[in-house]
Order: sequence, then structure tokens, then C-alpha cells
Amino acid sequence: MLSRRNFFRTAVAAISTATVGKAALAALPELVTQTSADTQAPLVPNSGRPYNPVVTLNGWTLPWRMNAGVKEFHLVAEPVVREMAPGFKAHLWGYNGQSPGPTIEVVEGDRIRLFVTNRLPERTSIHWHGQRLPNGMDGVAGLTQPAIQPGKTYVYEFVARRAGTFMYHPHADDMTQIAMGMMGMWITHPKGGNPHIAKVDRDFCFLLNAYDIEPGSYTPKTMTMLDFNLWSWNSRIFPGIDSLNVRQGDRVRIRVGNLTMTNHPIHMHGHEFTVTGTDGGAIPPSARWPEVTTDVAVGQMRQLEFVADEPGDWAIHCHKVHHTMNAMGHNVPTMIGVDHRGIAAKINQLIPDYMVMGDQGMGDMTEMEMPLPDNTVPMMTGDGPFGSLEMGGMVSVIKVRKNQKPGDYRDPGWYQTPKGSRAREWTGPLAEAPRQATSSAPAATEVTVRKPSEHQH
Ligand SMILES: [Cu+2]
Repeated sequence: MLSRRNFFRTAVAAISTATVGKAALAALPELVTQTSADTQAPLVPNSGRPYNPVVTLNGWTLPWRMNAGVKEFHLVAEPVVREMAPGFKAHLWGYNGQSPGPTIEVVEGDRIRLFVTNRLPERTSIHWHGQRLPNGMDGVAGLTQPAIQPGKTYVYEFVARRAGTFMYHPHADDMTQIAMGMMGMWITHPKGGNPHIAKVDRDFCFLLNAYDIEPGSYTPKTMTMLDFNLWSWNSRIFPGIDSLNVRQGDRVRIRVGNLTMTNHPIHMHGHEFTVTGTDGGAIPPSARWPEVTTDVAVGQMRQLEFVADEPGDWAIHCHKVHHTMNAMGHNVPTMIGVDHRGIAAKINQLIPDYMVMGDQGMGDMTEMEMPLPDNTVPMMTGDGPFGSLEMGGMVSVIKVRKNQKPGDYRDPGWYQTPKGSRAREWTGPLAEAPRQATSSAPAATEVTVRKPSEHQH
């Protein structure tokens, strides 16, 4: 017999199903996956409110379907193989075939429904970092929802209330899942005009991430806390990071989010920029100031904007110099200035392949061509038109060209420096540097070089 209480429950269930819509629950939106690590063309919206789409460096935007006025997306958390640079593949966890996952692009005021399917070997959830949303949609496993168990699909639904730059990542076994590459960008475009959000000609986005993958292996060491050996943008390392190709005079926005374990001062050459927004929203114009480097702390996002009025190939990189390196050991003594020719001969009797390293700096590492294990990249790599850049990791190039067509994101090749405008070798006579006259010459300074053999008792 149907008690009054049970009848009431049944009626509520029926009503809520009808409200959500049978079609919405009848089938999941089509699962779209990406197999390529190349930068994909911006996804121009063919339904819903119009906006100027972003370009995700070495990434892509997830298509959606409109279902009775709701934008529906389908994210699948799953193991992926990510090419971090040509010749180097990593076994990561990500979404829809890639790490990071696809960028989600919506417009302020949109109602969004996100289906999240878990194909990982452990539970997960997704937190929508920076969003204003109902508490139960915040995605913190254990706090605001049960974790999504392997094989299960959860639905998140909310309205994109605030325009800005956001990200998404798991909030279940966060340490492991973020170290394995689970993250993605979220852009909420403004609805109509917003006085604090400029219209731009090019809009790029990427996430800062870091991995610890032993040369020759494929899977990140997820217990590493600080000493990562791969510093990446969107799980790519230089020279695997695509350049940011723009037309001279373009207003350019670059959106950067940090999901590593340390801060990254992002430095741009040739132009000054302003930070126009954070994951807290647009910064009022009166509170902005010019910069050429801005620090992106852990869990933060920054929007940089500038007018690309100087033609050329301009480096953009993290200013922590160890973050513009690829896989390397850090426990190496400095050998600069050490004359170890004598000791090398002795070591060679024991270890025939021993090489003297770093006695004139580490720049020679790019030319040594030491045999590398399979599936890794040299510590410093990436050739330009004038030789090696002696950098890896968190580096790219902003290519500003007069004849780049509007909307054309293709790599125009290296910049042709106008004649007479490049640094050149001086071959004329060198003047003696003037010295201050002193009555008595200072005593010569004695320097004793500590040789590595002194440490080894
Ligand atoms: Cu850095």
C-alpha cells in the first residue's frame, strides 16, 4: 500500500525528472576526444550567445550541445598518453584524450550542465576553480558530494555568473591526480560589453604544470613535492610549446593559471603588459600598472594584456632559470673555474666514458650529444635561427608580424631582422678601460680552488 509519505517522495521524484528534462537524462552528450597535442583553431560558437573564442596553447576547446537552452558538456577523466615534446611521451591522467583537458568556454549568464564520467582506476571529482555556484556543485569529494567512483557519471549544473578566467581540477586525491596532469582551463566570456574587459584580437590561454618523470620512464613520480624535473605549459616543454603568433598592432590577451607546487614569474620580452584580471574577476583599470614580469602564484590565474606593436620573435618564459630546463639532476657541484684535466685522466682509468662537465658553464651541454635513454629530451634544447636557445621547459616565443592575417594563427617562421638592427661582433680596436689612479698598488688576492677530490675521503 502506498503510504502518504511514500506517495509524496514518488511525486517529488517525478517532478524533478520532468524539470531536468527527459532528453537531458536520456543520453549523454557525444563524447569528443582529441588525439593531437597541436594547438587547435579557435572553436567559433555556432549556437548560443556570440563571443570571441580563445586559443589554447597545444590544446583545444570542448564542443557542447544545446539542450533546451542548456549548454551540455561531457568530460571523461581517463589515463592518456601525452606527447610532451617530439620524441617524448608521458603516461598521464587527463580528460577526453589529453592532459590538460579541453578548455571549457561559456558566456556569462549561460546555464551549463557538465557530465563527468570517471574512467580512472580510482575515485575523482571536479572542482570548478573560481566559480560562483551553488555549494553542492563545488566538487569537493567528501565535503560537497560523494566521490565519483570508477565507472560512474555525475552531473554538475550551474549558471556561469561571473565573466573571467578560471580552471577545473579534481578535488579527490588531489595530490596524485594533479601530479598526473588532471586539469583544464575555463573561460567565461562577458555577455555584451563590459567596461573592464577589453575586446582583443588574440586571446591565448595555458596552464603551468610540472612533472617528475625519470629519463627513460613514462609515468610521473606523484610523491615529489618540489624537485620536479619537467616544467611545462599545458603539459608541453620547450621546444614542444607552440609559438603565440600575432599580427602587428593586435591587442593580445594571455591567460595563465598555475597548478604546480611553486610560483612562476612569467616574463615577456619587447613589450610591457598590464594584468587585467585574476580568477577573482576583472581588475578595474585604475588599479592596473605596467609590468614585464608578473608572478603567478600557486592556484592563481593572471590575464596579461598588451598591444603587439613591436615586430619580431619575443621570448616569453618563466624567469626561474631552473624552470627553463628539461630533465636534469640538481645535485651537481659547480665546476666553473675548476681545472680538472689531471683528475679526468685518473678517473678515465676507472670509468672510460667519464666526461669533464661544466668547467666553463653548462652551455656546452647542448653540444655534447651524450647518449640519452629512450623517451626523454635533452636538458637544454630548441634551436633558433642563430643556434641553440639553451633553454627548455617553460619557454615560448611571441611572433609579431606585420603581414600575419587577422585570425591566422599559423607559425610564420623565424623573424627576418632588418639589416643593421641585430647585435653584431665588434672587430675594431678595444680601448683600455680607465682605472682610478692609486698611490699604492693593492696586494694580489690569493685564491685557492677547492677541487672535487678534497670532498671524497
Ligand atoms: Cu617557473
